[in-house]
Amino acid sequence: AKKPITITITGAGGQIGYALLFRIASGAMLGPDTQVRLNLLEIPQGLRGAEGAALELHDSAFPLLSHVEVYDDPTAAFRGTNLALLVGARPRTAGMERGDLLAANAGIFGPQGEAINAGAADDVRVVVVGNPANTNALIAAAHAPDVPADRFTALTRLDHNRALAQLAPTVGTPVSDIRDLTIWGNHSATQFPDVAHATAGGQSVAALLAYRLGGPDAAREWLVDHFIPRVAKRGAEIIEVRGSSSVASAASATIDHVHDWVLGTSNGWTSAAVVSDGSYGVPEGLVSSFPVESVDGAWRIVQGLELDAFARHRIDVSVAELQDERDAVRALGLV
Ligand code: NAX
Repeated sequence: AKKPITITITGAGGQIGYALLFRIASGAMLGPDTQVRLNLLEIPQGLRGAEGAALELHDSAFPLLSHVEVYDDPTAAFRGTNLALLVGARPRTAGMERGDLLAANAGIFGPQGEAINAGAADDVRVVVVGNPANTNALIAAAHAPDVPADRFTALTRLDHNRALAQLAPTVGTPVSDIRDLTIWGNHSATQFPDVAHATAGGQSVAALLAYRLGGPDAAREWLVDHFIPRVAKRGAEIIEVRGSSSVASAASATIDHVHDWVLGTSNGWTSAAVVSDGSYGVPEGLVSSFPVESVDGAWRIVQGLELDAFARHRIDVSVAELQDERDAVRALGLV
């Protein structure tokens, strides 16, 4: 049998943690042949939640689950870890300025980056879910100088999945027929969901939208006035309807992200926030969402896509926001 994969989940006693743990243990993330060991990291006030989840994991008798341990010490929780799912973060509370939020999260993601640097397995891969996810990933990476930068990612797969789900009924195809959609930029309201290169059942999505909506102008109007804001503000819509932020869909997107990263993409590219190598004019070092394929266990940014003036502008706006966040954490001396 293969050696079990060790997975550290932070914020494991929280909402997303609860939705994520059981899917990991069931094999949905790494496939039906991979045993998993779960290290659940919490802060003291979240420990009972994580301990309760651990009891229920035991009670589920998952054949693939070889071990569960609960920690409140990052150094111990990340020792030997192959996969670090950084879910726990400090949420913005009333009256909190952006600088306060970034500083509070740097106090979490800095030490976690250091713990990963010190003790994680050589092949460690990191996914940041906790917001502000892109900049939290940047902070963690900055504190882990011995870990290759391409092992640090932030989750934009939920945005990608939301975009697929909005697009499918409008073009009249199942989601599984849609390929090559991209989320660019920050996991925030400035993100740019881009369908310019997308196809559905082999046909151009732009052409299908024009056909179904009554011409290219109507298609463009739908994209700009409906699709892009609906995807970008979907998180707020979920809060409005459920009275709490996305949980199961966020966990599911995390499963998809890791699954594709480890096992490879098929059916075109997907979206993930990765450390920029300067592709598409995104300044090197920023953690920005790109069209990505996973080849041999590593994300590769899809190269050579043409961007029209509209796309260029939307990407620039979101990247400017990422630069502002980086400048703010630099000014605070956090990276
Ligand atoms: P919860 O508040 O239910 O859970 C967060 C847990 O993290 C809590 O149990 C808390 O005790 C723990 N925690 C806090 N600091 C910690 C630390 N230093 N070490 C370990 N654990 C720590 O929030 P939940 O709904 O699970 O959301 C978690 C994060 O995901 C939030 O930051 C949220 O904004 C973010 N999201 C990101 C999404 C994305 O697409 N990237 C979408 C969903 C979600 O909004």
